[in-house]
Amino acid sequence: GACCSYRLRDALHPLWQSPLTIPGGTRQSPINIQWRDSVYDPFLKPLKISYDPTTCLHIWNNGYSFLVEFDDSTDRSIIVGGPLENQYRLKQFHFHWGAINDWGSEHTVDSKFYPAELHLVHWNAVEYPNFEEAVMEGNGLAVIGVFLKLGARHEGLQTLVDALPAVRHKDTVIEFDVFDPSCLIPSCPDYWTYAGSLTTPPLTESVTWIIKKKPIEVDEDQLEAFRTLLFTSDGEEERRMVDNFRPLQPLMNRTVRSSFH
Ligand code: SG5
Ligand code: ZN
Repeated sequence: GACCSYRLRDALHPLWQSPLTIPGGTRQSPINIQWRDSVYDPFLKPLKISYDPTTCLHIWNNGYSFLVEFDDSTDRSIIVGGPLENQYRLKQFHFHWGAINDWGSEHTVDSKFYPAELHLVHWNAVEYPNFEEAVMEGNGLAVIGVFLKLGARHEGLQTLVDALPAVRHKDTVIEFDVFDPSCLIPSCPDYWTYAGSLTTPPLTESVTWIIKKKPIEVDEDQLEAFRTLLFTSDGEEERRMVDNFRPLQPLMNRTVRSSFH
């Protein structure tokens, strides 16, 4: 199944030379969000997103996903509100997806997988001097998660999809200097939030997760374009970049809060 092939591949993947589980970890991600067990919190504020499209820098195949990276040297692309006490700067976004449409997301809702999941990674530039230090702190990062489901072609995503052939191999980068990722975030304000971790090494327990309730729609061709990317560098035996998600982790002593009834 998906889980086993993932574990086999992890064993080979350089990002995963550290263990799959963190000994003593109590707030690991991803998790299954059990809708009925989430607790409505009337004090949760709406999340405010303010991105400057010109802070976009490039697209990079890092051998695990493709990352769209942003200039985070100023407060030009930020989020504020929601469960957050500070404003957080956008650093990068990336996706996780499956070999087929039956799985691919990292989080699940009532044990249901989506075919892909978008992560917009932000760091707390009010309290920490740089991303690397924020990664080590409990309130260092805020990641917005957006589920992708099969449906209509997504015009905003298509700009990215068109650029993917240029970063097919690991360690390739292309300039991508204007993009507003807010086009990938559903306008419905509803979200779940919980305290968790990065889902790739170093797996640090530094992330406030904000998972949007409503998915965005993408079409089959767009998901297939993700699946043409490669884990491997030019010259290596080709391995398709698919199933780049971490297995579900135990909820342990955590509550998932919702911004909606
Ligand atoms: C961290 O976590 C990693 C990303 C990784 C996400 O942001 O960054 C670092 O550890 C740098 C200090 O890795 C890189 O950017 C490669 C250098 O993103 C990926 O590997 C792409 C999947 C993972 O974030 S997540 O928890 O939202 N999935
Ligand atoms: Zn991710």
